[in-house]
Amino acid sequence: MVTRRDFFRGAGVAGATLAASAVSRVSLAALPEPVTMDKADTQPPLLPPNGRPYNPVVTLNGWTLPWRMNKGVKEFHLVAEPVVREIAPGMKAHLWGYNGQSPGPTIEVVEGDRVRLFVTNRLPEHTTIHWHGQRIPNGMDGVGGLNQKQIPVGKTYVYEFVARRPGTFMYHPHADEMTQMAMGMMGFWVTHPKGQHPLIDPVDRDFCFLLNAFDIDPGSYTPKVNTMLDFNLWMWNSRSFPGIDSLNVRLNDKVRIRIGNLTMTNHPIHLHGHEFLVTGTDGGPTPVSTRWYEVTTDVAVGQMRQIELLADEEGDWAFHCHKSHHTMNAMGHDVPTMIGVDHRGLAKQITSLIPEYMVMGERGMADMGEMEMPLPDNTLPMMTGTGPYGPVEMGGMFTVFKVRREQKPGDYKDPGWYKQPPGTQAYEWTGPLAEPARFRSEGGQSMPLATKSPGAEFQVRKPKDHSGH
Ligand SMILES: [Cu+2]
Repeated sequence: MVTRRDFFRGAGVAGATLAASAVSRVSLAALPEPVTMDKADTQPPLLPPNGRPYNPVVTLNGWTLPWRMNKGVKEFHLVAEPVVREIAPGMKAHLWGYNGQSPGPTIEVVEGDRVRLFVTNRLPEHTTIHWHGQRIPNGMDGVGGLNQKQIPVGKTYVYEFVARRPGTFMYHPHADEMTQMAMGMMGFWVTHPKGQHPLIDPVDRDFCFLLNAFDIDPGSYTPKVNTMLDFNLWMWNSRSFPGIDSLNVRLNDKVRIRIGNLTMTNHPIHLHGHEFLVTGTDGGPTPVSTRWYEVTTDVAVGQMRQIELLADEEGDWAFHCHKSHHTMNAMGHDVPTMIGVDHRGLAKQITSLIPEYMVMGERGMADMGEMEMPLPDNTLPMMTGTGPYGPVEMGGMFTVFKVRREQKPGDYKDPGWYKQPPGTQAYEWTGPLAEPARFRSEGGQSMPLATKSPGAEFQVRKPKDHSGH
C-alpha cells in the first residue's frame, strides 16, 4: 500500500520539528512529499493522472512511484534508506533501498519529458544515483567523484534532465557501489515512447523486474557485502520463489516483459510454452531485421532485455532462470552429491550420536523439497513451493506465467491453478513393458584404437563452489 508521510516531522530526523517550524513552509512545499510502500505485493499499474499518456508497466512484486507536475516538469522524490524486505514468507532481509522497498519504485516517464528527481539520503553513508543507460548531461550521470560530490548523509540532491530515449533502464548508486548494490540499492526505469514508435508496439500487458542476488547466511538478516560471486539467494525484485508473484495474462494477450540485471553474473531467462522475440536491449528497441524467436535469453551483467510474445497457449507455464542453482535458495552450498551413495552403515553410526540425523539426497535431491527439516531462523528451504500436483522443487528465480481465457483486460489477479482439459496431461502407462532392443553394432569408429584399454572408471566431480560463474 502506498503511504505518504511527513518526511520532515519523521521521528528519525534530528531537529526536524524545529527546522520545520522555523523554516518557511515555502521551502517545504518546494520538495515533493516522499511516497513509500510498505508491502512486497505486485501493485496495480499506475495510470498516468497527468502529463503525456502512456500504457503503464506492472512491476513484479513492486510498484511505480507517483510524481507531481510542477510547471511542466515531472517531479519525483526518492529517499535512499534502510528497509526491511520480505524475501518470501518466512524470511525478511535488512536491506538498503528507496522509499520503503528494495528494489526501489519503478520510475515511468514519456520520451521528451523533463524530469526532476529529488534524492534524499537517509543511509548511514554518502550515496549518489546513476541513471543506467540514459542519454543525459554529464553532470547528471551520478558517478560520485567524477560527475558530482557524493550526497552526504541527511542531504537532498536534485537531478534534472530530459528523458530523451524511449526504452528500458535502471538506476543504482555509483558511490561505494559494491556495498550499496549488495545491500539492494537499485530500481527500474521505463521511458515510454511519445505516441506511435516504428519499433515499439503497443501491448496488452507490460511487466518488469530486476534480477538480484544476496548473500545472507541462514539465521542472519543482513547481506554480506564483501561477497563477489558466491551469493546464496537468487531473486526477482528481491523476492524468491514461492514469494515471486505469477505473471497473469489473458489468452491471446500481447505481452512484453522487461528484465534488468544488476547481479554479478548472467541469467539465461527461460519461458515455457511460447516463443518470444527480444524487442529491446540496453540500447533501446531492436531493429526488426535483428529479431528472432527464442525461448531463452541471456541477460548479462548490467544489461536490460525486453521480450515480447503472444500468449496463445492456455496454462500454467514455468518461467525461470536456466542456471539450475539459481532456482534454489540458501543452503544450496557445500552439499555433496550423494546420488547412488549407500550410507546405511554411516547413518547408523551417526544416529547413535545425533538421533535426528537424516541422510539427504541418496536418490536425487527431490526428497529435499518434501522433507520437513528444522531450518535456522530466517532462511528459506532450498527448494520449495507447491503446485496442484505436489512440490514444485524450485526456489529462487522461478515463477509461473499464467495464461487464461477468462482473465479480464487489466486484471492482474492470480487466477489459481490451471485445470488441464481431459486427455491433455502426461499419464501413467500401465500396459506391459517390452525389453528394450539394444543397438547391436556398438564400437564402430573411423580410426580403430592402437591399443585397447581394459576400460577406465571416471569420477564425475561437480565444482564445489561457484567461483567459476
Ligand atoms: Cu540465474
